[in-house]
Amino acid sequence: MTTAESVQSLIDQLEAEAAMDRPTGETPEIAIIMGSDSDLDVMAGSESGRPGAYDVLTEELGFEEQTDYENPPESRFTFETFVVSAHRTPELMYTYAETAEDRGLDVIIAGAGGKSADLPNMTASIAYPLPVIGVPVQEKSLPSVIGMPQGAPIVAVDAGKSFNAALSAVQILARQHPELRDRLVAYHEGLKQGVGEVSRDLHERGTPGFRSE
Ligand code: RP5
Repeated sequence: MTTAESVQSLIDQLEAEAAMDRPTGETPEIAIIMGSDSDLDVMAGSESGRPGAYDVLTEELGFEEQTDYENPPESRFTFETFVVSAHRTPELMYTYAETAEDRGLDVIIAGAGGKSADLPNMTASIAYPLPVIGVPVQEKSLPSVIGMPQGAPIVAVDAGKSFNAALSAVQILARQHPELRDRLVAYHEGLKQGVGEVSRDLHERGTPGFRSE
């Protein structure tokens, strides 16, 4: 398959999925898209470093990644992941955003790096009224992700914080799905408990003892 054919086959697949009108339980609620696979460690989370959107969705909130639309995962709540480059594959970006709502998505997490990080804001414009949460993959990407004109909304997280973007996406979904609200609350309770345990440990062991662990 040539490069042009491989992009076109993705476009054809997205358009075919949009026309299928699948039941909502069989389609992903969340999309994670990024400008390049070099963004994957930031967007999904790095195996050796900071966790990201993939990690919090799968490990904390019970989501599964959907890779085959004919055979959706068992979990009620799923997400899909794609590389969509605003500059190198503008046609794919357009089709991706334009078909998103018809393909059953409820919220898109979009990340890009570099100074001209246009994928999040262009996706937000095309997919409107679907909410898009922008992730600047690098510090220098921040102005181009958040700098939308009045009337063209995007919400965004700080540079590299795809983890928080996923939590925000689930907060949006939780208004309709009480079980997701419960999972978000349980996650937060775990955070609180962790701080409490560390605080007690530091206090009772003293600084040198705590550091020696
Ligand atoms: C951006 O350019 C991508 O989001 C990525 O962060 C950056 C570099 O892309 P590659 O050259 O690594 O593919 O569009």
